[in-house]
Amino acid sequence: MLKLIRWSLGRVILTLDFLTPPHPVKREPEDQKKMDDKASQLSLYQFRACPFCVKVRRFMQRNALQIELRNAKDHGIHKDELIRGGKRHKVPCLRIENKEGSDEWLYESSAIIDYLKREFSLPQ
Ligand SMILES: N[C@@H](CCC(=O)N[C@@H](CS)C(=O)NCC(=O)O)C(=O)O
Repeated sequence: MLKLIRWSLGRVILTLDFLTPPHPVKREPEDQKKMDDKASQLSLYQFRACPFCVKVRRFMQRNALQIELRNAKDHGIHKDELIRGGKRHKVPCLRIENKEGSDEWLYESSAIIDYLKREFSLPQ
């Protein structure tokens, strides 16, 4: 029963998200390219119908941040990566690949959005 309620809520969230897509900011191509290069170090582990993940995805869409989405629910490999790297099967989680090869795993939707605002100099 709880599963059914959760599933139904998920559908409602996905429908609302689909019906009200955020308008992405427009940048000069070279500015967008710089953002894309920086964003290539990041990936978002998420579930499609998780409201906290929708919140982060909509923030990314509004700010035209091209961050790879990794479904940590259905695809075993991404779920395993998240549990191994982040130590918890909780989403959303932003994986930050540092140049030296070490990774940081950032949980909590608000903390992820704050990090993206800081890193990409986006309006607070
Ligand atoms: N406060 C967290 C809530 C995240 C959350 O509850 N995510 C759920 C999916 S919607 C989850 O991963 N649950 C699994 C768990 O907590 O182990 C945030 O804002 O990111």
